[in-house]
Amino acid sequence: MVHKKYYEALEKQEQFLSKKNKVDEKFYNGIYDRYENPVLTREHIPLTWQYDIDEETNPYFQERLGVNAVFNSGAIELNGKYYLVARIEGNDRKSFFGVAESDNGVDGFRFWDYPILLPDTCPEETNVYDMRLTKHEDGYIYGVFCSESKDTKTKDLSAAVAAAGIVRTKDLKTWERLPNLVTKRSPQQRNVVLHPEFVDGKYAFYTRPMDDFIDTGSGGGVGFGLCEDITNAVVDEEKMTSLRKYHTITECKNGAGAVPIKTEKGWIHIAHGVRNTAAGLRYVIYAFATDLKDPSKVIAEPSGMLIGPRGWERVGDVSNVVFTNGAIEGSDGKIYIYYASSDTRLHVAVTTKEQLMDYVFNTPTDPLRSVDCVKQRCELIKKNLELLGK
Ligand code: M1P
Repeated sequence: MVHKKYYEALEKQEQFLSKKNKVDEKFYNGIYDRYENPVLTREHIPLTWQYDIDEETNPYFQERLGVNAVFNSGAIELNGKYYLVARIEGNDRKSFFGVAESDNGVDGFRFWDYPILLPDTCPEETNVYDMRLTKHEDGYIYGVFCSESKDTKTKDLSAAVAAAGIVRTKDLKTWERLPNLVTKRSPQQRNVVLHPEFVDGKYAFYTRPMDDFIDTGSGGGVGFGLCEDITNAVVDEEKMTSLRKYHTITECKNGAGAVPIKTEKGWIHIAHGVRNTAAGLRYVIYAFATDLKDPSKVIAEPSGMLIGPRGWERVGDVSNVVFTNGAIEGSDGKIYIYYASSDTRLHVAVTTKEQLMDYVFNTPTDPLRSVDCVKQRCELIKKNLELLGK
């Protein structure tokens, strides 16, 4: 018999899930709107994923398989609906993916009945997370994610190896697993994104060369490489696109985020940058543009961050982090940037292509030295004061 507490908990959850989301009126920057409530949290996880609802086998209605966090999500629009493939982390620390669906992209996200059970083709794989969803011109939807395995070459119990796993689907229901990406020059990979179009007739990946699981080491930034065959993806050479730079938001590391958005002036990339602080690593989101014909060539690089953690976003399992791996260019003309805060919950920032282009192509670049930053700011002030007749 179904436990009566299940119905009580379900009613509470229904009230929570049906809450409407609103633009946060306290925030303004002219670039995007923030929303008051996260779009996905651990409270969005169906009770049937966590509780044994049978009164006989679970008399205290205890949580049996708890969920700790719901965050970094791939995102896609299909047939007018908004889909997120979220990173769900169980209480056991293992992450997995679940599809959540909404009619409007800002609220009402509901998970499908089951999480995604990936084909188990990679016996050494321990953990999977951060799927980027690419609607490719070859007709498939690709999911590229981090496939993490234990590093058996060292005695360090925590040592791990990160690789880019690849799956593909047409409907987000049936997933075909392809071999992991091989990058000949880089021992580890995370934050890999598949470009939506062929480049020189080949599949193009944004990569993140790393020597180590956490530190990118000699990895200079976001890489770019081509491969002939996605069913056996091998990248021989990676060239660099957006570089890590001293005393900027990307000094420590950076990584591709959402699948690039095509505009008439170039591909817009929404990525993350990391710097070190006395309080640990700080992750922010930044944007840049690359050339339409050569998507590896950076053509615009606005200074600083696009989105940083604010207020309660600063606190969570890994505090002082915002991270994105999905954005949707909706058929309503809006751009929905899904970003997670502090590895705990998922939010949305909404803008338009025009606003994003204005930001990327008209925000000054970082002059890299304080004195030049002040000069840059004084120019802006002078122009404004003149306009104000002062
Ligand atoms: O904890 C912050 C983020 O750390 C990793 O990103 P990166 O590889 O750039 O350090 C990722 O594991 C990401 O999932 C996580 O949000």
